[in-house]
Amino acid sequence: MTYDVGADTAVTVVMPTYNEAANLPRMAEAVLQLPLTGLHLKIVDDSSPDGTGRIAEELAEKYNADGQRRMSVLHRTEKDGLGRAYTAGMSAALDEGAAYVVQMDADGSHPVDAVPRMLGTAVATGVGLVIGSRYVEGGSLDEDWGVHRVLLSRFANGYARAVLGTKIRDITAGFNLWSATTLRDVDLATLDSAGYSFQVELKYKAVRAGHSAVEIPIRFEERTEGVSKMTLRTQLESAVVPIRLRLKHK
Ligand SMILES: Nc1nc2c(ncn2[C@@H]2O[C@H](COP(=O)(O)OP(=O)(O)O)[C@@H](O)[C@H]2O)c(=O)[nH]1
Ligand SMILES: [Mg+2]
Repeated sequence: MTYDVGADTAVTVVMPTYNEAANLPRMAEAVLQLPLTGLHLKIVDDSSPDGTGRIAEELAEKYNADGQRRMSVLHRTEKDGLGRAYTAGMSAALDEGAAYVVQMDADGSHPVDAVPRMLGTAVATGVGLVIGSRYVEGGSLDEDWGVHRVLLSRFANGYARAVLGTKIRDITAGFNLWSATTLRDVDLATLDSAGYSFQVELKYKAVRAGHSAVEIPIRFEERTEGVSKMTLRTQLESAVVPIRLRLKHK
């Protein structure tokens, strides 16, 4: 099935990777077989020691073999944080003419088949941000996500929402679709977050700039391969950033 509305629209999925060799091939396949002809997959790899960058190049060669540019790889020289990887990848996507940019993890946690639904929602409603939300009616978290991670996620989310006074239910969500206009308004180059707090900062600034967000329910699956890259440092940054944003924009 192809979607009439927006099927040819230039949509770039930006996927940051650090040691995701075991996940990337099936993720690339799942994304690139979506029924969206204008879809492009951009991997942002921070010189993963497990060879993810090389695997990404091989996959790009395979998927671009028919002369279409369906997949590209941005190589960065060191592990520099999720936020900085996204800033680089999303800026490149805008420069290359994307009308919409999707953020998605490489570990299979985000349901790839929700992308057409997110695009359809953006096209139909005109909103600049569609969030794949775990915390709206119908959304859910994998029962295999340990109690520790569930509590941490709920806390981080409730904390950021309370400090910033936002109505967005899943402000820490990492699965989002953005219109190019919204991203240009926010000006990615001015973001402070190096790590995971990028998710909160970008959404907050977009809403402050006058854009609206819609949340659609998704199910978040625990990764089955590889390990989480969340660290104490990224958690501390996530505690500080909402307060800093609040003070700055009082
Ligand atoms: N390029 C890059 N990707 C990262 C970095 N940190 C995390 N990632 C990627 O970001 C996504 C989410 O990270 P993950 O470890 O699954 O976080 P979790 O789901 O919160 O445990 C995955 O695709 C990671 O490979 C980083 O510093 N640089
Ligand atoms: Mg993950």
